[in-house]
Amino acid sequence: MSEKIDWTPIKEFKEILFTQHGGIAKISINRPEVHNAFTPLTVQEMIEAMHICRDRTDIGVVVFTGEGGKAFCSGGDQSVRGHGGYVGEDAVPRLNVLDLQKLIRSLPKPVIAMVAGWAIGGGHVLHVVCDLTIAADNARFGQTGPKVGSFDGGFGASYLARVVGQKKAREIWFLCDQYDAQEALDMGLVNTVVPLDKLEETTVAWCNKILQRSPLALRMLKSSLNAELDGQAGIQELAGNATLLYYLSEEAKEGRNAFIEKRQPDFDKYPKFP
Ligand code: S0N
Repeated sequence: MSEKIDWTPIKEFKEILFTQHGGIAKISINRPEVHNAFTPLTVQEMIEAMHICRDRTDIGVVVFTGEGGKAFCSGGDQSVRGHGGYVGEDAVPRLNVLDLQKLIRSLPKPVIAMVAGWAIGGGHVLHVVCDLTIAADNARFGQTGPKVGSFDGGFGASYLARVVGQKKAREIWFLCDQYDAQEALDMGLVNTVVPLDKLEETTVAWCNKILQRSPLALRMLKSSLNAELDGQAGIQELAGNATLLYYLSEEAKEGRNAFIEKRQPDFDKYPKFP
């Protein structure tokens, strides 16, 4: 018997569901009729939800998924792909999923992709940029770019190659084959594979374990793992976290207090660690 998890709505959207269970937020694409393909609006809503997850201090981990059990996400909705991007109600073509990818990567909390069914094209890239991927046994993974006239040369190529290696990444993009959950596990593309009816309860169990860990340590680890690969943007993220930690110290507060009190700071009492 699979355990039923109660999810409380955080905010109503048109194309996604955004809910919470304790310290876990769940962002779920709600377009199962097109295997959860995304439009500019879907992406805009996911970006807003990610910002809320970032700002809410009671949320410690984010689950990213798709509704219906048959697809995580099938990438950009090809029916609204126009001249230079995906076209929303304002008639402007956009590739705003790139902004979402950066947000997932720099969110200072773990993001877990919970994948049932298809993770294809831009949908595959979204699971790749998540910190962890938990796959159901019906999950299928792959890129379609060269088949449908697109490609993602950013995280979708370079980070994929870091995850599965250069040879495998080139195979995935050049052949556009599909890989089942076990093959994905074997190539290190996902963290674990579970029966479909155990997907949510396993994901929540992983989240609850993460929630027992030190949030600052998790934050530092995520930005440290990113920094090695992300150049100046990665260093900025890691250094920002170092600043956060420094601001928590009495030594840093002495600098602020001295300025406010219009006196010279007294840093003598703070140790010069080896
Ligand atoms: C997933 C597939 C293999 C499933 O096949 P299956 O099970 O036979 O189902 P279908 O009958 O094909 O699908 C069911 C219904 O869903 C619709 N549908 C599926 N995927 C999409 C989609 N992506 N867009 C619009 N509709 C979709 C089907 O049409 C069908 O509807 P009905 O019932 O009405 O016929 C199979 O569905 C499949 O191959 N899907 C397409 C996968 C794909 O090619 N995705 C797009 C890949 N490209 C991107 O995602 C680009 C991402 C991006 O934005 C980007 C990012 C960075 C840089 C560049 C780009 C860029 O856009 O170029």
